[in-house]
Amino acid sequence: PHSAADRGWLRYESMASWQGSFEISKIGCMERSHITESALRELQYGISEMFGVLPELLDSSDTLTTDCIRLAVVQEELPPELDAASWAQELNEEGYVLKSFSDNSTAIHSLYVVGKTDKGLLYGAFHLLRLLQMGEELRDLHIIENPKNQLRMMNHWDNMDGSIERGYAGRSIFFKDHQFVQDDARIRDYARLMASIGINGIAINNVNVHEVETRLITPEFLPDVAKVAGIFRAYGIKTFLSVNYASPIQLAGIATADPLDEKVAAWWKDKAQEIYSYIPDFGGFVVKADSEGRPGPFTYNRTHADGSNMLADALEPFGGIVIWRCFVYNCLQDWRDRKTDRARAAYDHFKPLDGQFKDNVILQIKNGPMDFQVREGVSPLFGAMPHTNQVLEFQITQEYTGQQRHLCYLIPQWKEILDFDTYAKGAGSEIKKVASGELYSYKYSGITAVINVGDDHNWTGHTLAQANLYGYGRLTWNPDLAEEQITSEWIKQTFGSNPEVLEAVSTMLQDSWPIYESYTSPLGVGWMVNPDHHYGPNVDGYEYSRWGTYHFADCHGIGVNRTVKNGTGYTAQYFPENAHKYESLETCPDELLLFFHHVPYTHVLKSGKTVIQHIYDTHFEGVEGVETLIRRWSKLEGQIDSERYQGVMERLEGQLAHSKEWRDIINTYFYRKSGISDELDRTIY
Ligand code: GCW
Repeated sequence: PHSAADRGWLRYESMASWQGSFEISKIGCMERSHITESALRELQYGISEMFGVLPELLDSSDTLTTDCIRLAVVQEELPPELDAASWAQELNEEGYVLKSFSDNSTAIHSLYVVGKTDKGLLYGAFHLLRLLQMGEELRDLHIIENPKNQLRMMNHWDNMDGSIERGYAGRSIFFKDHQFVQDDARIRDYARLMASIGINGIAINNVNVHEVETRLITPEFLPDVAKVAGIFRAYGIKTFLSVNYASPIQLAGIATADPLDEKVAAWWKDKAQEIYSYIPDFGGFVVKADSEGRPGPFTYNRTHADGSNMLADALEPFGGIVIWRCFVYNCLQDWRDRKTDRARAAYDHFKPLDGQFKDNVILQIKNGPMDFQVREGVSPLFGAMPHTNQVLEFQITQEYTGQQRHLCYLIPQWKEILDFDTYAKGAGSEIKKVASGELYSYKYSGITAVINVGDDHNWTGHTLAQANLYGYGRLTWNPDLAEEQITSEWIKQTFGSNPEVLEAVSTMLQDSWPIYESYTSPLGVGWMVNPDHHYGPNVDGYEYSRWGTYHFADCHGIGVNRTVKNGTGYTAQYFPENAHKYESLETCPDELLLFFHHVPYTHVLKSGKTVIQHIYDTHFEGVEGVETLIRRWSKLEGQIDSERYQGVMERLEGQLAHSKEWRDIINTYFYRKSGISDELDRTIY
């Protein structure tokens, strides 16, 4: 039974009858587990929806002698021609093979989907369904896939009252009124969507763990957590919880949460045992400590290594891990203080602790040192801790990138970050290799992201924001996938393979991040949003607040001087190649200029324009860009069902109005500050 929600990319739209080179009306599977059951169910469902035949499940004795889709794990007895022994070598625990098999003597035409484990088999089944949905020619298939990242996670910022911190797609699919929701169908569909893109770990509650959520690790809620974990388990997904560092105080009345206090450590050990008695394969804890007012080891003059290791000790006997966030900075700064630099904070706090963490602790590091801006430098912590497991954190939910009311395809941004060369071990030390564990031999590593789904019918508010969700999973499986491939996969599965739709939607997606960037905050400076909800322009909204998010615009110039020469010294946190590039005005790329330097409005960019003229030009162009998005989309009327067509159109129209607001507020602000007119004499209020 499926929920009534939009099917996302698991749409399985009806197609012409099957003419392919193998038999799809029979499926053989001898390996039986909850996970293989999920694979079977999905194949039966998908194939019957697409081709109008409900595949029959074969008896084990028939699987070798009948044309079929044969699901197997690599240890099973397989036809010798398949060379399964070499697959066993090549596949990792979650890898799989798709292989066409024809035996002319017996006239067998089968397709083998072979996983190293049942999880691999499930991923292989989803891969096959993807190819079928995309209408690919499936002759002579021979595909071998291994995920590049070990941890491929999602973080929910869901609260138990049903709200979602930074959520733009409705309410939580897990919680309502401080209880778990009863609608399992929606959670199961969610698990299917996640498994289809290879997600293998999900933290279901907000990293800001409030009063009621603190009790998720008690018998009051553990049976409910176990129920969700059971749904996830059948899709190869481990369940994680965000925990309150001060739980021993709140839940047990212990006077302290000092990590070196024996009572505290003993309490967590018992707690871990209790959690595992409900959920034997529980993933572990996600912890936001000493961050934005959350409790942590600093209160007791202990380090983050002390704090995380104590929790890691408790989880270790059960194979659990501690995912410790590095979003630790002084959020009570004074705008007059030009030395404290929030961008420096994570590195300054964590780099000195390299080597002190237990091997079941992982540091979770946001992609940039500030906070998921439309553009910022990458975090210099990547590659800087050879002896400490690291996981990269992206934000799919569009907190600072239009809140799913604006179109902003984030795959290009994430690819730039993943491909960024840290030079940690010389050229070729890209961030994707840190995350994959290729650069240093981390015990655990991978990628996580703050998810963008809620209980809106279409999961993500903006239908086209589903592309970010899909693309995140695909990139996390394989960071080397080309943007174009991810985009076309998503479009074909979501809207079918009409070439006009493909062309229009891929162009829209491809252009959308640069368009959003151009009418919002310029040249990497970031922020300039309304405080609290972070939607819409407000140039000085954060300028005199305590969060450390300044741009220092005055009548002379703008930007944050993060140089070693006479700024905050942040550039020195990068390895020399990047440190030099950013330190010097000559080599700092335009797009990050104001992130690293404070310059006069008349500073001439590499593009040949002055900073002020760049601001004007991009803000006018950005609005024109949105007009183009609308023009492209409007050509698709009638080629896409009207519900999705209208839904997207309404959002695009809202985006247009809002982009004008951005343009006018930003242009007027800088015109008044600088007193310099637009060379083209366009309207500036
Ligand atoms: O940027 C901030 C967000 C907070 C969030 C925090 C974090 C969950 O505005 O809403 O809190 O980041 O990442 O912890």
